[in-house]
Amino acid sequence: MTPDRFDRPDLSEPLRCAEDDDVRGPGGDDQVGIATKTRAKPKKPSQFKVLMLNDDYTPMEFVVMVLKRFFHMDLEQATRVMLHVHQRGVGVCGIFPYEIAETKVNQVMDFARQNQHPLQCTLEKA
Ligand code: TYC
Repeated sequence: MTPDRFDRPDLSEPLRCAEDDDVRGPGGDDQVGIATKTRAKPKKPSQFKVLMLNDDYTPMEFVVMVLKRFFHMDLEQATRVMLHVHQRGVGVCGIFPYEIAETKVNQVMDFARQNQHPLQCTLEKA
């Protein structure tokens, strides 16, 4: 996954704001408390868990294949997560910004449907 450009504020130049220089009166008297920052602080996007749900029909091998293909897990990780879901009913496949989480859910659901398995995947705010 490429690092998300919204994750960190740009620290390459100082954040200028009203107190710096642009609202001083002619006599040089500082005017404080005016909200005129030139660059808004970027907000971190909220994160979403992608959850896999257990069912009685989807083959274990298929779930492992899904976890490898869409969540880039190796065989050992994928097997561990699949068995967790099988035993506990639900498990986390990964945590992503909303649009990526939604894309993963759609990819898993489409792939399961194409292969006629009832596998269900959903997302939840982290
Ligand atoms: N419970 C399924 C079986 O016994 C395996 C399974 C695991 C299905 C995880 C879905 O998300 C799942 N074949």
